Amino acid sequence: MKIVSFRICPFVQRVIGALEVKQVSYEVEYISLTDKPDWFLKASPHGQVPILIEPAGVLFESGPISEYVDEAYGDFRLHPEDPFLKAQHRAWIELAANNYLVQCRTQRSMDEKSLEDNLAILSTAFDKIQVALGDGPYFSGRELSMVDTAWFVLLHRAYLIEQCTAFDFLLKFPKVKRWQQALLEVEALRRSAPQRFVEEFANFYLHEHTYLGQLMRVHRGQCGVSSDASCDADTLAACCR
Ligand SMILES: N[C@@H](CCC(=O)N[C@@H](CS)C(=O)NCC(=O)O)C(=O)O
Repeated sequence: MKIVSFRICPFVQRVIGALEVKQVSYEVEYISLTDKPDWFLKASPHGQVPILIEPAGVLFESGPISEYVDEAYGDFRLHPEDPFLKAQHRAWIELAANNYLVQCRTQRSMDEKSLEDNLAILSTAFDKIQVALGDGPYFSGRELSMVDTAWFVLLHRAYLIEQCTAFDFLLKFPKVKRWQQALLEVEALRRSAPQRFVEEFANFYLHEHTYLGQLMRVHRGQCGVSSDASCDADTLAACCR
């Protein structure tokens, strides 16, 4: 099985998270979204990543791809068997996926006002899921589900922002914060982000023109890391933890 990917795409990350948790082996091919290859344009109906390529053909849309991975592979299911519970899980998953681009916009905000406006929209999702969270550690208790793999994308990126800038999207959501911490402990979920993800993420969202990029520079000044140091794993360990 092959996933066609763009390195910092949240929709790809949700699919890779499901593959990793299910311990399915897969290949990844990265493409440029500004110069899409012809074979990709033929294969992907919307011209978007992710697509999944199997001998049987091509699947598109990260939601159906994740469900296929869950049903077709592995000896356990991320989705509950019970139809009512499964429908509930799908609804919470949709809330996460509907907010991936909201979070991207929040992270790319150019000034404090637009950060606050975008974060207010994103926060309504955190507010809703917080009410649905039980005693944890994961969404439905001790077993990971697809709600966890879908929400991990938002929570992992909020974690990176907090580490780099000291700005916490989850400040007002203590239960979501606990869930974030529990999911960050799951190695399979951490593998949903490719190598050098932090640097690429920071280059895109924390450059000098974004408000969060400016916060990162202030934060680094406070902890003695040069403002042009790259936001890599070592810098995070030295500065931001
Ligand atoms: N609804 C799609 C959204 C996928 C999506 O927006 N992918 C972005 C990258 S994160 C993309 O391929 N953008 C290129 C384009 O739209 O031309 C899914 O869930 O898979």
